[in-house]
Amino acid sequence: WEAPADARYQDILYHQAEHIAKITINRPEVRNAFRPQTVRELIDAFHRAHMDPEIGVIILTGAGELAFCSGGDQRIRGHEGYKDEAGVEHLNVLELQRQIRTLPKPVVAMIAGYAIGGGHVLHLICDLTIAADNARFGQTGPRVGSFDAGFGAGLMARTVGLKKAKEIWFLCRQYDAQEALDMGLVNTVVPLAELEAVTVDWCRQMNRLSPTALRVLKSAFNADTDGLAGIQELAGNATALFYTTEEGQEGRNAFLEKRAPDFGRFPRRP
Ligand code: 2NE
Repeated sequence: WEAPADARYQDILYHQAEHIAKITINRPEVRNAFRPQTVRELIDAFHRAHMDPEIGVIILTGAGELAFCSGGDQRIRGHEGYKDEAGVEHLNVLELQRQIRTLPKPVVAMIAGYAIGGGHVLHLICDLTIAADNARFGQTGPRVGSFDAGFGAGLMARTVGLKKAKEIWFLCRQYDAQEALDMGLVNTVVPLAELEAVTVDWCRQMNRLSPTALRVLKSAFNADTDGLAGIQELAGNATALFYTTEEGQEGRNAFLEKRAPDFGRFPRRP
């Protein structure tokens, strides 16, 4: 892995290799709990990977073998959210959730240890999850006076089914990696020692496939869940593909050449 010189962060790490970006939450002393700064940096790092044409797939992980992420840092939770350095309270992880869903490249959660609370929702948001055999999953919101009634509830139900999603939230139990696999919460479980190698192998496989096909499929999977915003994402891909056609370009060219467009030469396909 190489760390670009200009990707300097305090709470996270950014690495890249073989068209893969690896973003690591680096607060192992609190099981990789996030604070507003962590989330701000994650948003910046995901934007970087999104905009970098060299990057095809993104890995999100946590430092160490004990945790992927334990959710919001409870030590700095105020009355309305998580306090930043200036004392302003945020729930900026919701913006991060939307960003991970809408950026047009596959995002893979690579999980060793705990994915708990808001950290559990983060892996749920990722397109794929690869779990080490020591991974443990669960929500704690109702125990610590919190909840994620957005994707945390709705997408959970779509992923594991309504009854199981309610069990996860209503009982605040922890589930081991095999249980998570059985309920469709993760894609595969691997020995801890093989976690990164398997994750990178999956990323390599995706990087060998058509980036446009993966991009459109990702937006298609979001479309019904995300309503009009989801359709907008899918439709944006249709527009981008249309721009690459002669028919799309004829409209632009005609405008620039100050003439009437000639769409008559394009077929009216059945
Ligand atoms: C993650 C878990 C299960 C790990 O347990 P264990 O036994 O391995 O470690 P331990 O001793 O609990 O934690 C190690 C250190 O990390 C801190 C702990 O306080 C402890 O610190 P020291 O005693 O060594 O000083 N730590 C762990 N998680 C933390 C956290 N989230 N914030 C601050 N410090 C944390 C166990 O630690 C656990 O259950 N953690 C709490 C999980 C949790 O409730 N997270 C918040 C859920 S709410 C949320 O994330 C959220 C939301 O619901 C909606 C919107 C946004 C966020």
